[in-house]
Amino acid sequence: MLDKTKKLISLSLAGLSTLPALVACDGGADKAPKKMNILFMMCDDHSYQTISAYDSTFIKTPNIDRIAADGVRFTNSFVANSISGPSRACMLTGKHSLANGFTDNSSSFDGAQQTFPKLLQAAGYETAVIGKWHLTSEPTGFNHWDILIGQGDYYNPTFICNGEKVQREGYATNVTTDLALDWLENGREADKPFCLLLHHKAPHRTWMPDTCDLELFADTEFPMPETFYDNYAGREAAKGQKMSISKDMDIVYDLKLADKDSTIHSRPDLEEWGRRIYNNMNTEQKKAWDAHYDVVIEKFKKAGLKGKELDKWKYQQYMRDYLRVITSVDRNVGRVLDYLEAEGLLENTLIVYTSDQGFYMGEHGWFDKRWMYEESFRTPLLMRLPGGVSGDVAEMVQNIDYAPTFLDLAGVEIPEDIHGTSLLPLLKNEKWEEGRDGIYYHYYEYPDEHAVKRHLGVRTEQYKLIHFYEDNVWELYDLKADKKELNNIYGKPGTEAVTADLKAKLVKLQEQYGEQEFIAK
Ligand code: SGN
Ligand code: CA
Repeated sequence: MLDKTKKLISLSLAGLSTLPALVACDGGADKAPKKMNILFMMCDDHSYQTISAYDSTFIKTPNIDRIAADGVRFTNSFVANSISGPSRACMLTGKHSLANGFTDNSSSFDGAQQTFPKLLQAAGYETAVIGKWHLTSEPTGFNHWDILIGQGDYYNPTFICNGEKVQREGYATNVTTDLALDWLENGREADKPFCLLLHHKAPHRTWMPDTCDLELFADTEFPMPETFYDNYAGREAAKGQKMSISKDMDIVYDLKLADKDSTIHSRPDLEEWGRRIYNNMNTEQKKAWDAHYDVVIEKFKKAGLKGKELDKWKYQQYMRDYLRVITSVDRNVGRVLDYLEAEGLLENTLIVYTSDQGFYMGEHGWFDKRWMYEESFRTPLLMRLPGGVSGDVAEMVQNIDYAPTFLDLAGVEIPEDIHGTSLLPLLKNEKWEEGRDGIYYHYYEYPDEHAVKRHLGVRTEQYKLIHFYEDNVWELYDLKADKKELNNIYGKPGTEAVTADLKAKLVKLQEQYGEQEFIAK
């Protein structure tokens, strides 16, 4: 789903331009920071389909695009385990899930282990994490932490600030940004380089927009993906999932039809949550909310939709709310970039924008993530390095690469046990010596909420091999011929050689990452 107007440029080709501003990392008499700062911005569940630097079908994100315009757009960026806590643990440690011990969202992160914030702190960095954390245990390796509890709430969220609970009035994305700007301005030691993890809860389910964005997209009809009515032929695992917009997305909870006279009913537990979320808002917020959704509710009641008409309505409603939430994210990214610019920090700060995984915008009929299929395996990744290049990088990179990248940038030796590889050469248009010809993936959270079976696999430039190992079911896709992954060619005549090659690659990666116990017998 890459924007067709933006041509892929491999780093080996000419065409990448260099950012003009490069401030020497060794500082000078004017007390400039000695090392490059790091601003690591991440959203939760932000699909690349809804960042206009990647795809402008649905929305324009001018501020996030500023990072891409001046920096590198990774066009083949993947996660190691497509779900929040595990993704975050992979990023902090630079290691796959089994090695870092956080395999699914019910895990608790062992904060005693090696992480990049700890190593940066030891190298003289001032470190902070603000926003979503989702690793259960208290953050370690941070001079300052101000985190949401669990998923956090969109309205008037409670944070834990360095161990103390604080409830803050307002909308999560604005509040989180305010906290980050306040730390940059007043909280940190200004003569030290900083590493700030600014991690939003948005646009996670239930996609609650800020009150000022409620009317956006109200009249827009979004094109439904071609695969919305996928029948999952040849893909047994996909038949059992519970992430269908049509069947599993709840009209009261997810789509905000909590009517005042309680005549609309949905799944009882979710309906109750839907009403509870509404009740968490203050009077002013409710007033703005009602002015929008009461009208939607009345229209819905009159329309009496069923079947495909109801599916269509759900899809539109989902997309509108999701994109409203993205609008707020983009505006807040703009606030941060403006601040950096005004403070002269754009010249000595690596800016990263990513998501904890990709997300389905109705492809295969789904919301949520978890699968090794492209929409959730991929994640957006933009990096702007002062003095680095701008343009597209097509090499396959993974979220285990962020930790070694940050360490490399800070001049810290990358520990041997880290699985990822520094992306710094790619940001500087240098040869990526370590390279990568296969990306490993392993998802563990079954049978949680959306019923996605455990699976692991390997992806190369052209192929993807997936093993749903508890049922011993394999899938193989030729990504060149079958971009939407509808045709499982595993076991088909003519695929023997490529299957053998992929299985050998998979075993090699499992050995490399200490996952021998999962090697297929
Ligand atoms: C919550 C959501 C799920 C979502 C998980 C994981 N349900 O449980 O839909 O898949 O989080 O998301 S909700 O009713 O609580 O919204 S993750 O990105 O944080 O891992
Ligand atoms: Ca997530």
